[in-house]
Amino acid sequence: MNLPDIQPPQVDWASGAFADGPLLSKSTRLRDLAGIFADEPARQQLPGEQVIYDVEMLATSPAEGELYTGVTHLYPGRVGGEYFMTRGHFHARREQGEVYFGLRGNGLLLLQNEQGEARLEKVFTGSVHIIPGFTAHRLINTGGEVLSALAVWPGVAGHDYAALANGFALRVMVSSEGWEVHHD
Ligand code: PAN
Ligand code: ZN
Repeated sequence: MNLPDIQPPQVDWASGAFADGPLLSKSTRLRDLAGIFADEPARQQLPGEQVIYDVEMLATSPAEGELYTGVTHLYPGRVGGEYFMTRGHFHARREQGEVYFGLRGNGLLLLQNEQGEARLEKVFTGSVHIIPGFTAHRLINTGGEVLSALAVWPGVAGHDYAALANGFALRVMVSSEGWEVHHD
């Protein structure tokens, strides 16, 4: 008699790499991020095909009550004086929260509520981030290495990028201290 296959999906905690599929993956390139960084001319001078972040997700059910699991790999770099970051979003289903786990690298998680109040949390190996409902979120890589974070969120949450068309209330810029906050 054959033993049943009881092998679950597997992630390498050090790198955030999933062992094998089924996976969905998406690369976000500089050309996809028009208008996201403060210095748009600087963005246009960099190669549009450059990948800023990769997301890998387990191909699980999007049904009500089910959860998605994915890893974001945000590469190190700057556009003008601003660190590479994800586009950032509210969930389309605003009440749905999410948990991020820092795996490698150093960065920040920018959180902003619907009143436009923003705050930052440091992201590092072992950091745990409870993103409440009604809260937009963006990763920022302030280090010199890849910033990888595991995320778990409801399959029904969806993404609302349009609600942040005017950007977040603060930006994280390069400074002699490493980084500093600028308010638009
Ligand atoms: C993450 C993000 C991922 C990419 O999986 O979708 O980090 O960021 P953007 O979606 O803002 O481009 C998540 O928060 N899912 O809900
Ligand atoms: Zn999200």
